[in-house]
Amino acid sequence: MNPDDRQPGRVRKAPENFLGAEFVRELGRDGVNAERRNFLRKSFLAAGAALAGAPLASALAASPGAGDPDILNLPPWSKMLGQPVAARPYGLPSGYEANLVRRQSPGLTSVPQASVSFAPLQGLFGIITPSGLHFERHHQGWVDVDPARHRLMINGLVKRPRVYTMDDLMRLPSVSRIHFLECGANTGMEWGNVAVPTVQYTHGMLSGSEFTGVLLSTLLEDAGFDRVKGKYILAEGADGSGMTRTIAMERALDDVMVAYGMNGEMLRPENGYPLRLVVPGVQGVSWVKWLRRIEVGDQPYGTKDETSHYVDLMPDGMLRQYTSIQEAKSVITSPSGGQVLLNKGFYNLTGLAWSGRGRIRKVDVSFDGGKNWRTARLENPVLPKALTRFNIDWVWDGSPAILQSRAVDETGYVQPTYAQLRAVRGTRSIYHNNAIQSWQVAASGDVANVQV
Ligand SMILES: Nc1nc2c(c(=O)[nH]1)N[C@H]1C(S)=C(S)[C@@H](COP(=O)(O)O)O[C@H]1N2
Ligand SMILES: [Mo]
Repeated sequence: MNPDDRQPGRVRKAPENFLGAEFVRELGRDGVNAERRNFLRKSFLAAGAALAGAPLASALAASPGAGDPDILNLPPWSKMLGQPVAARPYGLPSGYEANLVRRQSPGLTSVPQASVSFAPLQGLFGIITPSGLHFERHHQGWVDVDPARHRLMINGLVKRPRVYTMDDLMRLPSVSRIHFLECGANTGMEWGNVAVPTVQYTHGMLSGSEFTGVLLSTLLEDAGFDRVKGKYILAEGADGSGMTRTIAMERALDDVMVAYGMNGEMLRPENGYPLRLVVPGVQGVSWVKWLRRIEVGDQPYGTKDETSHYVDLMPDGMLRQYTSIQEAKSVITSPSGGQVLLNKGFYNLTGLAWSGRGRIRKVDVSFDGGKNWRTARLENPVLPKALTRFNIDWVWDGSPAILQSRAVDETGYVQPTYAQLRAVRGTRSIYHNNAIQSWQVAASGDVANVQV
C-alpha cells in the first residue's frame, strides 16, 4: 500500500464509566453478549448525536479534522503566560488524560483490600507501564512501609544469617532490568466463556517496568548458603497477608532480583515499597512485595499460597501445583473490546507479546478469525521475559472482522487457541490462561470480546 493513501484511523476510547461490574456478575449466564452490544450501541449513537446529527462516517471521511478550531486563529494558550516551573514538584498527566486510570471491577471481590486493579492497556504505548498505572494485586491491602524501619533477613540453611537495612542493600552491586509482571489469574475470567468487555479487564493484570536492585544470588552468597542442601528458598512479605512463596534455588540464583527501584525511582507503595522480589517470567504471586525475609531450605514449603491457592484445576478434578511460568501470550490492545472504529481506512493495529521463557520471536496477526495470518513488526528492544510491542498496518474495508494475535517465543512455543488450551486444561481453571484473544469488529465499527 502506498503510505500516501493512508486514511488517518480514528479509534474512540472505551467509555469512561466502563466499570464492567455488571458483566462480571453476569459471568456464565446467557444474554451477557446482548447486554454488552446494547451498551456499546448506546454510546455509539451518543457520539453520533454530538455531531449535530451529521452521518458520522461520512462527516469524518470528508474531513478528518472536521470541527477543529481554525489553525490561523490562535488559541488562548498561545497568547498567555504559562505556569511556572515546579508548579507541580512531582509531575502529573494532562487533565485531558483523566480517563486513563487503573480500574477495579466492583463485582469481582468482596473487599477492596483483597482485590485487584487493572492497568488500562488499551491506552498505553511501548513496553513500560507508567508506575502510577501499574496494576495492583493485594491480599490484605497495601502499606507504606517506613524504609528506615524495614529489614531484610536471610536465614535457614546459611552459614551467616543476615539482617540488612535498606542502606546496606543500596550499597551492594546493583542491576537494572526490564521485565513483565503478570498475575497468574490474568485472563482468568475468560476460561469458561466471554466474561468481560475490554482489554483492561481481560488482560490488565499485566504491566512492564524497569526494576533496579540487587541480584538475589549476591545476597545468598553473602550469607553463605548451603550449596548442597539448599535447594529452595522461601520469600516472605511484611504486609498482613502472610504472603510466602517457594522458589527453586536454580531460579533464585539465575535472574531473581531483590528490587527497590521501578522505572527510575523507588518502588511505589502499592508495588512493594521499599523492597520486593522480582522473579522474571514467573507469575506475579511469587514477586513478594514488602519483602522482609528469605529462608533457605531443602524442600518446597507448601504454604497456603501455593497449595490451596494458585493451583490449576484440571479436567479430571486434580489440582496442578507449582505451575509458575507464564507461557507465551499476546493481545491486541488497540483496536480492542469497547472501542469503536469511527471510519473505514488505515489503522495501526498494536499490541503486546511476552513469554516467561525468554524473548518473543514472532507475532502473527489474523483479521479473519485465524484463517489467514500476517507477521507483525516487533518494535525494539525485544528483551527476555519483558513485554514486546508489535504493530501492523491494517486497512479496514468496513466489513466485519475478527482480530487475533499469536505469539511464538524463542523456544518455538506457539500461543494456543482456546480449543487447544481447553483440550488439555478444561474450563474450570482460573490461572494461566494464555489463549489467543479474539476481538470482533462489527460493520458498525463496534469492537467486542468474542471467543471463536
Ligand atoms: N506481600 C505481598 N506480596 C504480594 C502480594 C501480596 O498481597 N502481598 N500479591 C501478589 C500477587 S498475587 C501479585 S499478582 C503481585 C502483584 O504485584 P503488583 O501489585 O505490584 O502489581 O504481587 C504479589 N506479591
Ligand atoms: Mo496474582
